[in-house]
Amino acid sequence: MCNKIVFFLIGVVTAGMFSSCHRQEITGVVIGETAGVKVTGIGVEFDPHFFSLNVPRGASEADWKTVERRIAQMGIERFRVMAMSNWFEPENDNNNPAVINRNNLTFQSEEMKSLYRLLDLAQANNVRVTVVLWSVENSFQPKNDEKRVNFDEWCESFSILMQHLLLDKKYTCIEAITPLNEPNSQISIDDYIVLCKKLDARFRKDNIRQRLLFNLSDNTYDAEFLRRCTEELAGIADLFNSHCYDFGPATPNSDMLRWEKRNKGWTDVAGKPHFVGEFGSNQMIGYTRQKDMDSFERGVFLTRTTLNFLNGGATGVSYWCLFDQYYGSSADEDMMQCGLWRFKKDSYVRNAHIRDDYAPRPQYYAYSLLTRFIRSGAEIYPMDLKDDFIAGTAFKDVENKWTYVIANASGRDLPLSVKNDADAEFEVYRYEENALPADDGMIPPAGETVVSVGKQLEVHIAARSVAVYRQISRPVKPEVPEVEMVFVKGGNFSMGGGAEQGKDAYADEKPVRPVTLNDFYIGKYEITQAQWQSVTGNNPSLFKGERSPVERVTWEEVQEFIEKLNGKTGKKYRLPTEAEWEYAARGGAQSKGYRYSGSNNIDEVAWYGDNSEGRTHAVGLKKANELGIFDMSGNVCEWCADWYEYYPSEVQKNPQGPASGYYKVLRGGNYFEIASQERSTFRYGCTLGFRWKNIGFRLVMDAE
Ligand SMILES: [Ca+2]
Ligand SMILES: [Ca+2]
Ligand SMILES: [Ca+2]
Repeated sequence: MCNKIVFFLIGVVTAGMFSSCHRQEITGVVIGETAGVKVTGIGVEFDPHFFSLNVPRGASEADWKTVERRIAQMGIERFRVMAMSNWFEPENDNNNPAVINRNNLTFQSEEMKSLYRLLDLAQANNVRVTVVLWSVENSFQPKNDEKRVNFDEWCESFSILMQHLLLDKKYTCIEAITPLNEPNSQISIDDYIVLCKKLDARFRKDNIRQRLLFNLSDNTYDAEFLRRCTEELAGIADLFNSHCYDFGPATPNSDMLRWEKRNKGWTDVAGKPHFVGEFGSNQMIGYTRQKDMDSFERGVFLTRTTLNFLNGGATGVSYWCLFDQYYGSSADEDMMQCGLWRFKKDSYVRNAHIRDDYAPRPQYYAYSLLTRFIRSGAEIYPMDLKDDFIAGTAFKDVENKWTYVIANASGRDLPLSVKNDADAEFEVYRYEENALPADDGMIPPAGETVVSVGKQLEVHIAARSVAVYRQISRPVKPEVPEVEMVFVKGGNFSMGGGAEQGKDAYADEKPVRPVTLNDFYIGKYEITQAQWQSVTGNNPSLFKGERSPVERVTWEEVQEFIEKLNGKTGKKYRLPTEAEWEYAARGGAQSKGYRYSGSNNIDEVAWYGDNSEGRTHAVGLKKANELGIFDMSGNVCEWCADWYEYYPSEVQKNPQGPASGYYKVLRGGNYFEIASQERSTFRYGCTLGFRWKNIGFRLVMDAE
């Protein structure tokens, strides 16, 4: 509480004044050791039906440009791409896996042409592709209607496709293959193991095995399928993947983590990584829709799910699916509707409210934050945020820069202090409801730049939102703010409310008595918000402006600021004594005896109640005083070093104030007070922990 300020300013002391004293409880997290897992990419499933099934339904070449643009700006690193044997082998060539009848092959079907366009796009954008040969149905059945699929013939077919894409078409973007989508729904585990072994042998024989990773299991729901694969295909698999539609917005982090850690435990035994090959939510309507698809929360959910998978040991994820499109040639209902964006608006016959073709869903913006900022090669550092609905992960990229991604699905705001290995500058991206881009552009930086100080970054994630903090500078030696100082030649002066102050001087400004001071330096300006921020990494001020004085700082926080500043600069800044402050305000040895600091006309030198329009202003805009010092009267009142007490009457040399007390001195008046309180000798005090929008400070230093 303040003395006197209450007495004089009773009309403007409001509840807000006290609420600013409260602090939300801040969760702390230390970025510890990495689990040793590196990201291999955040991807999407992108199936090649655009030209074969969607163009006939109204999509156009121009629409494809939209796809290209979005892929590029999202920075997607991985595609999972399906293919079918009957696209290039409409009928089984023959029943002999040692003989390929090329007359029965075609590589110019609409489906293959659609596949090439997709691979061209991947090639142009450095996207790495996993090709999934979808099924064991269709043409792989021998013509004589044997019940059992001829696996050798099937392997021949897959090899024909991959040889064509790798050797004829020369696609270098293709990195991996997956035999069968969700094989646990197609064949038995025993057959799958046989099939994978045959495929490995066939690709070796055809000399393409070394060009491709074997991405195996691809199981959905069936964990036992994965476990058996890790036991029996450890020698063949390069990695394992699983699909996950087990979780929804109500699922706690712990369930998601447990799921991935179990999978990772098995693949670890096989010595191979685990990847989440497809995922979405458990809000299923059939298999082509999920009922939370259009909600804002889904973006938070997808992010939280991804972070839990990565924290649990997965090297990456692939979202199903990039955009809504048709997977068949029958009715409207066959359109797959789990996309990051929609198809043509007219396709949604029961959704007349959809006004735009290819309209992005909220999840498009959220997932783009992951594809843009979680990049392959980054090391994964899980954060434990001690809340089952807030997930966070720190990523250290290949340039050793950090990105923090935090998904807050809880109903509470999260102030968070992240302790890490170095100080740096971060930019912030926020996925927040009602603040998404109006078009299909990416979420821009939030316009906040935060700096870690003492290796600690103060971050904030609103309830039900996602935030990304991305390091933009190398950790460098902390910036040293320049504090412009004015030399003040010491001397004698009469301290206190003398004749020039008229009858306005209060009892605590008396008695006037002789004081002698040594030489010193004093800040030309009040400490600005830019200076405060560069030292502390935060800005508590109400009236924001880099050149405006910092306010809402307590006397104690000012001491911490000075300690840090002195640590950075090696100098010995301190708060002025009350005597130094008044001597400098009066103009020191060059004093002209003004009532305010630098003038008898307050409007020339001070921002105060009648001219400030109710706020602080950038420092240095008014006229300087006799010593070239600005804003000593008005703008913010300024903390001094001394305890507040009535003056003693004796002559003093370099007085330091009373040895103890209850209030610290504040000087100079401020932007909303009346003129008489802007005088050079006016004084009052507040307790050490008091903060308000009118209180700042300036610094002094001894002259050697
Ligand atoms: Ca064949
Ligand atoms: Ca054959
Ligand atoms: Ca001031």
